[in-house]
Amino acid sequence: HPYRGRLGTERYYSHGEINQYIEDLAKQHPTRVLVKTVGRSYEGRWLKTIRITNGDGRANKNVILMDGGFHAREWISPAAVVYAIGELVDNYEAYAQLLLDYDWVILPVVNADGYEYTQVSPDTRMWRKTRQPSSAACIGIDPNRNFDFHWNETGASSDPCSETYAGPKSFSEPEAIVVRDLIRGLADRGKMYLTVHSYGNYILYPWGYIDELPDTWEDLDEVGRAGGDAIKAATGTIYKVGCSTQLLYPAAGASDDYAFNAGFPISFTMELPAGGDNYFNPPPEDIDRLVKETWVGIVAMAQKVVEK
Ligand code: ING
Ligand code: ZN
Repeated sequence: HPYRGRLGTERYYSHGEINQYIEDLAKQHPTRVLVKTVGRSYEGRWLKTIRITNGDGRANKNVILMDGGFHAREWISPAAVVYAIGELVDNYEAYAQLLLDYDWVILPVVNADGYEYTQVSPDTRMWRKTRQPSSAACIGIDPNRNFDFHWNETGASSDPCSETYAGPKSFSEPEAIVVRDLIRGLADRGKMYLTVHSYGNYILYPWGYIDELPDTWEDLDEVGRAGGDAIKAATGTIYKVGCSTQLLYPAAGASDDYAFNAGFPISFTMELPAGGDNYFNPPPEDIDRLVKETWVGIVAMAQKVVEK
């Protein structure tokens, strides 16, 4: 088989290639892998989730929900999420404990239109938003400001030309609706939500909409630190772990706040390291190292969640 269970880390892949990859995994491993079409992007691309189980057939397990590719230019994010998929499917015996009482549901590229747009030419490489026209002058909404939880209150813009435009209304973007429906549909079983972005070496937790810590911030901190510590031990890379508002900047309408509020007791935005001359472009020879390092952190966080 061309993939041998892996997509490879020698280059970045298109949204279509990633969809094809997870479809192939489902065909190869029908007892452990289920691919579902969960929606369409504005331009009509199929958004698909992959559910990975240990194949024991037990229903209604706890869930870890992970997504990548919210922001178009953050190419290392889908790469890291695809690597995680490969590990969980191809090397599943190594993660028996993580799959015993937990299923993983993963959406590798949320903003498929934007991601494809950044691959069209060097001129479009730095696109961040979706591709739905938002005014006569400007295209795109920031999908990570589009969620209906304190929508557009802070750290977001009402200017359609801004990079953090919250949209004409909450959930104006079909891509955000897809993530919303995943979160809502899994909230009663969801134990961790992890959305992978770049860049900055952060493991961020709520709240993002207000300069306040949630009551359970110590749980979030403990799990986040497990990730940061594991990465530091593995490669020396330092991640900062803390509340988005305190560590980075306030941003209302982001998916991590939404998931946390909806019932996921652990919810993180992970900001992977910068790379290349524009920060969002780690060269292909760095992909392998970065995605493996990221996976060490994700495993450590999942481990903590599973132990709790
Ligand atoms: N950073 C995130 C953003 O959406 C963030 C950071 C996420 C802040 C969630 C607050 C809450 O702006 C990137 N690089 O996209
Ligand atoms: Zn981002």
